[in-house]
Amino acid sequence: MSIWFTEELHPYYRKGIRIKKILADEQTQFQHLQIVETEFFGKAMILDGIIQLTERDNIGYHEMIVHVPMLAVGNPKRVLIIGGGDGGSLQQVLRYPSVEQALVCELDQRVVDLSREHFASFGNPWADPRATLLVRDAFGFLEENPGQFDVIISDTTDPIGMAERLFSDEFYKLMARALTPSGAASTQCEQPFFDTELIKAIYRSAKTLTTNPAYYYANIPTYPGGGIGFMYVSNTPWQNGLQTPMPPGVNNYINPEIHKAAFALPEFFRRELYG
Ligand code: SPD
Repeated sequence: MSIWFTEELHPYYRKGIRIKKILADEQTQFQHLQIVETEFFGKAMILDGIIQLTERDNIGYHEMIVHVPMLAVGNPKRVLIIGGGDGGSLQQVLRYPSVEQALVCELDQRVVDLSREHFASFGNPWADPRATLLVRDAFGFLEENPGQFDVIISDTTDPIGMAERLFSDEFYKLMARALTPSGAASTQCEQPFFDTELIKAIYRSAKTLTTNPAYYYANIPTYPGGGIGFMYVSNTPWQNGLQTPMPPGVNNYINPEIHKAAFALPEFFRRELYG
C-alpha cells in the first residue's frame, strides 16, 4: 500500500512525500500537528498541512538559520529563538561555548513535547542549563526586551494564520529593537520563486532598520521549490562571519564555500530585491 502526503502550496503547485505510518495526529490549542514516518526522509513533522522538518534534510535548514548570524556576531552570549519548538535550532545554538543563555519563545507546548518524543537526533537540547523555554507569544516578549540579544533566530512556520504577524513590519521593528547594536537576526523567509513580493517587502523593512540586511538561500528538498531562504538582519555585515571559526561539532551542510555562495542570488531575484 502506498500513502502519499501532498502539500498544496498554491492551487497550481503541489509536492508529495510517501508515508509509511502516522505516528501522531492531533489538534493542539493552536494547530493541526502530525508526525509521520516517511519512506525516504525518516520522520517528518507537519503543521497545518505544511512540512516543517524531516529527519533527513532538516540539518541544512537549522545550520543555515543559526550559524550565519552566530558566526557574523563572533562571540554571541544571549540568543533568542522565536518559534523553534522542535529544538533543531537550539541544538545548533548550544554548540557555541560563548553562549550563556538561549531562550526559545514557542507558543505551542505540544510542538516541544512531541519533538522531544520523536526527534531523538536533536539530542535533547532542553537539558542544557543554558536553555530556557518560554511558552508564550513572541511579540510581547520582544516588546519587553529592547537591546538584549546578540542573536535572534526567527524559526517559524509559513506566513499563514497565526504566523502571518511574524512576517510583518511591526515584527521586524520589534526584533531589530531587541538586538544589541552589533547583533544579528536571521528569519525563515520563504521561497524566492513563489514569495517574491513578500520577501521584497521584508527586505525593504529590514533596510530601514539595519545597515546590512541580505537574503540567503539553502537547498532543502522537502520544502516547496526544493529550498528556502532567510533574511539576515543586522548592522554587522554577514561577511564578518566568514572569518569566524565554526563552533565545535560536525557540520552536515554549512562550510565556508556554502556560507558564501548562499548569498549569491539568481539574477531575476537579485534584480527584484537589490535593483
Ligand atoms: N514551508 C515550510 C517552512 C517551514 C519552516 N519552519 C521550519 C521549522 C523547523 N525548525
